[in-house]
Amino acid sequence: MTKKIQDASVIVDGGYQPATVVLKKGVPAHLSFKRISEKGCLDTVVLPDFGIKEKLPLNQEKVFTIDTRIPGEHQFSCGMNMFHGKVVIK
Ligand SMILES: [Cu+2]
Repeated sequence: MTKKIQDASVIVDGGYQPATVVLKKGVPAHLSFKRISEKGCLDTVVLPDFGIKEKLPLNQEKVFTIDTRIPGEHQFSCGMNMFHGKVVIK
């Protein structure tokens, strides 16, 4: 039996679009961030609940594998904790 993978993507353009990503619990997920502007200080994304702190190259998709076993709201932010979004797992 193969497990499906769910995909979600966020555009980073002076903020996060969308700022809320909903994922289904227990289904492996790929979450991508694509930064398309130099606005703000969004060149780093931090997802503390998943141990992720990574640079976002301009105009390139950066894909993270998200552990969806833990339901709830998981915040993400820019490197300076000024811009925010969240991953909701349910
Ligand atoms: Cu910032």
